[in-house]
Amino acid sequence: VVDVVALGESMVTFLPTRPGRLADVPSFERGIGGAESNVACVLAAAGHSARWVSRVGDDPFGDHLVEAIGGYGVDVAHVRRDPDRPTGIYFRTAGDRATDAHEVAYYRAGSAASAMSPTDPDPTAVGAGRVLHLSGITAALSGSCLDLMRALTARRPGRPLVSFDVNHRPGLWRDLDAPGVLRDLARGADLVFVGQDEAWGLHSAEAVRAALPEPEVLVVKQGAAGATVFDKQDVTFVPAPRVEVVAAVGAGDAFAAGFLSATLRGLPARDRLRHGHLMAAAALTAPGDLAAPPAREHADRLAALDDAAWG
Ligand code: KDG
Repeated sequence: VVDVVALGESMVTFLPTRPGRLADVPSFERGIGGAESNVACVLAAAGHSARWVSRVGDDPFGDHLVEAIGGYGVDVAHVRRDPDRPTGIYFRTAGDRATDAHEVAYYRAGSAASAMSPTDPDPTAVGAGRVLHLSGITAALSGSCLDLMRALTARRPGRPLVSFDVNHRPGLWRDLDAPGVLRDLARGADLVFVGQDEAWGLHSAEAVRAALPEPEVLVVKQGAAGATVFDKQDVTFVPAPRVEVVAAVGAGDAFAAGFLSATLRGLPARDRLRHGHLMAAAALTAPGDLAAPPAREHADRLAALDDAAWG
């Protein structure tokens, strides 16, 4: 049994080599993106067995994604190659450091991953982990992807622990009721990550918990302030370390991976949040969607610092 199966679309990303609007910058550097495979890569770097399940085109960008994500030690054997549809790509600016306002241009409509459905990828490969990690991005990709997400978050005996990161990406949702769909999917998960800024207009972690009582564990991320976990009757807040932000994209994925890693290791709520913050700090201070995460023994040393160091 693998520790974590992460399912979702990954894309080749193009980051401008100098500041400016997407309309103006003349050259881009290639990277890899994809919220769920980012989580898988960070988990693999932290010493867990992780599988990424998806579809990519039978094209050079598909080759690159499979090779690069596999290079992190993630099992990519269940990534289907689609001869008829391309691998998605996207362009984004690093954005304003203070506000994280950045431009994103997706070229993923009709992509290989958008053809995922309740029967493709193979449900056995999807259900083979201790944890199945999903995100709300997949629900926005196509009708068949939304059907897949509904099937995977339907409560049934014997399923893996379902982890769901809301990941509301407004640019993907067109005329669908994103908040309503995302909330319904979150209700079916066992562990939910949600940013306060995407939490249905609610302004406190307690209000989010009141609106979303179903998941056994609910993590509300409160930006630079920190994060709160609701776990059965317990409520735990841990402030985030203050870092010099280079690019915020990917920090939520790294946070989820750190939290999941500590969960798999049976660590208490405070340490699950600390490991989330540490992985996020590594991502915040690097330009790409996916930073080199600290090794497990380093993260353990930092998580064990006394409360004064954690603010
Ligand atoms: O969380 C980071 C992701 O947003 C990024 O890597 C790309 O998956 C992506 C998306 O759909 O925006």
